Amino acid sequence: MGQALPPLSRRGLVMIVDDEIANIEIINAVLEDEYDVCFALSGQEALDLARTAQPDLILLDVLMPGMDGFAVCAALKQDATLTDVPVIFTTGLGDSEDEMRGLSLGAIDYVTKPVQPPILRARVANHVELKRLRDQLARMAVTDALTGLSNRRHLERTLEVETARLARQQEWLSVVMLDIDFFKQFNDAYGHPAGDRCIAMVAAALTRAVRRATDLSARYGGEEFVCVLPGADLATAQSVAAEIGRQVRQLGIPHARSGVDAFVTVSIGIASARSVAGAKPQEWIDMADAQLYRSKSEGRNRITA
Ligand code: GH3
Ligand code: MG
Ligand code: MG
Ligand code: MG
Repeated sequence: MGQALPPLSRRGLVMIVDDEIANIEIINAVLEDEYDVCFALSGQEALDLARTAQPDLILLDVLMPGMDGFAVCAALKQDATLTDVPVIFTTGLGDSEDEMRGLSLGAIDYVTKPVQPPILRARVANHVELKRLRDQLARMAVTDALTGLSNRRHLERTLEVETARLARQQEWLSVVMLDIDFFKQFNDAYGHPAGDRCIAMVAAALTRAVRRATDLSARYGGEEFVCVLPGADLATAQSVAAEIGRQVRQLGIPHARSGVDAFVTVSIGIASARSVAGAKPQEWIDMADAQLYRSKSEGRNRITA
């Protein structure tokens, strides 16, 4: 859930917005060796393209027929998916009042035409790098470092969004909670680093089992995980949980002292309901945890709903 962030490895994508093709060609020639470049010839086109292309930086002309650059910048800053994209005005308007206006609208920089290629290249490089670091921080803020799953804070935010949605519309929501069986004994037998590797492998198995784009898998605590399945009824959640159990057993991680199985297993609890208006995120976790507790007390390596 939440905003998808672009992968780190690709070249930065710069969008050039100018009503004159000649200007776009000049700027494109300055940047094309280092960046992927896309362009728009009007303000409205710029907004539409920015929403689909999600550029890392926008170079924005001011004087354009129809929607001018200032209006485009204001609209970008009001769009939650675009507000973090840095905007550099590139314009023939050189007086300080225009520059003030551009910066006060949230642009990160203001460059006058004709552009000086090395200076423009340097400014773009600085801002694209800052954007990359910001994206990386944003990604880290929602990610568990050991497993790459969502972290607990992101899980709780997602559950808030999903429970608020339930209060508005008749929808199913399922929350699946799982915990590795006899994990203390696993650490004792194989060591803490092997325990960490086991947690990461179980997380990978979880990712293989929980597949819908709107599903979220999170590491809730040490060896406990929670999956949020929006729109999933109980039967769907049951089959996802069964697949989780299957994927984990398929890892075949030896656990001689498990007392249940020769391999690492998980116990699973499911909370599933339709439009429980007013149920708080923590209540959903508690409901799933109560079922997980039953799975534990009834012998582990099983699913309870
Ligand atoms: P049960 O089947 O009832 O779940 O038994 P358990 O031993 O798995 O349960 P318990 O909650 O008592 O123990 C969990 C253990 O997980 C305790 C702790 O040492 C270990 N653990 C928690 N976080 C981590 C971690 O990040 N890495 C490793 N290696 N171990 C962890
Ligand atoms: Mg123009
Ligand atoms: Mg536990
Ligand atoms: Mg455990």
